[in-house]
Amino acid sequence: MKDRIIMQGLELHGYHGVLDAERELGQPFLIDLELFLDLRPAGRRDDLALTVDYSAVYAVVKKAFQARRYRLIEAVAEAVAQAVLSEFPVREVRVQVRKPHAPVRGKFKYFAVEITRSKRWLKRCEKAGLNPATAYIGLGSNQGDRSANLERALRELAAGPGIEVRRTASVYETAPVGRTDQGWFLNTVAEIETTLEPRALLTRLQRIETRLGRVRKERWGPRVIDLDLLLYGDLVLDEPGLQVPHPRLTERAFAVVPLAEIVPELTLPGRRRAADLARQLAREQEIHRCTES
Ligand code: A4P
Ligand code: MG
Repeated sequence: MKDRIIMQGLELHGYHGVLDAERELGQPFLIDLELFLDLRPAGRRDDLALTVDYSAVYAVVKKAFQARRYRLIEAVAEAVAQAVLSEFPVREVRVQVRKPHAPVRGKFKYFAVEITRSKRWLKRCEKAGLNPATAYIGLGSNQGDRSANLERALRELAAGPGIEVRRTASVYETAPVGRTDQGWFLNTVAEIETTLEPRALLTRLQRIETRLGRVRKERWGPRVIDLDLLLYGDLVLDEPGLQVPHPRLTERAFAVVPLAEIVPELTLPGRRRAADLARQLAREQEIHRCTES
C-alpha cells in the first residue's frame, strides 16, 4: 500500500545547530513529510475522521520542532518522526529536514537529512523504554590533565548522534575507592537524553574512553577516563558485560553525590532518595566539590 499524505516545505524558525550564533539567532528550517496510511476508507466515505487531518499534523510537528534546541537536524527529524507516529494512526513516516542557511562558506541550496520511521520501530523503542530515555553517566579521571579529560569526554559525548547532554553536575575531587594506592579522582555526572539502546550507549562510552587514551590494564586501577552508565530510565538489566543500574552505584560517594546534585529527588536502587544517600556517603568517603556546574 503506497497511499500517503504529503506535506511539503513547512517553514519553521528554529534555534538548532552546533554554533552559538545558530543557537542565539536561529534560522529557517524546511520540513517535508510523507505519512503512509490506508487512505481508502476516507476516500470512499469522504470523511475527515477516517484520515489524518494535516492541520493537526502541522501543529504537532511545530510543537516537536520547537520543544528543544537540538544540535543536529538528525535529532530534529527524529523528534518530528516520533511525535507524528505517536499522535496519528500512520504506519510509517518519512521526514526530511532542510537547512538552507547552514553556516557553511560556499554556494549551496540546502543541507538536509531524511529518515523513514515506522510505528513498529516506535513500539520497539517504547518497549525497551527508549522514547528517548534519560540516562546518567558517571565520569572519572585520575591520570593526566584530569579536568581536561572530563571536559573532553563531555564534549565527545555531546557530539555523537543519539545523545543530548542535558545537565552536568559540579566536578568533585574524590579519594580513590577500591584500590586506594592511586591518585585522587575528579568525578562528575552528566544527565543525557538518548535514543541509543543501552548496549549501543555502552559501546559509545567505551569508544570515547579509547579515543581519550584509556588503556584497560587492571580493574579499578588508575585511568585517564572512565565512563560508567549509572542509570538508564527505569531499566533494570543484568547481562554479561552490562548491568544497569551500575552495580556499585549506591556504595559510592563519587557517583551518588554529583548525581544527587542534579536530581536530588531521584529514587535509587534500594528505594533510597538520592539526596539522603549522598549525605550519608559524603560522611563516610572523602569528597570535595571543586567547581560549580
Ligand atoms: N560494565 C557492566 N555494566 C556497566 C555499566 N553500567 N557501565 C562492564 C559501564 N561498564 C559496565 O569496566 C569493566 C566492565 O564493566 C566493562 O567491560 C563493561 O562491560 P571497565 O571500565 O573496563 O573497568 P573498571 O572501570 O576498572 O571496572 P569497573 O568495575 O567498571 O569499575 P568501576 O565500578 O567503574 O570503578 N574511585 C574514585 N574516587 N573515583 C572513580 O571514578 N572509579 C573506579 C572504577 C574505582 N574507584 C574510583 C573510581
Ligand atoms: Mg568502569
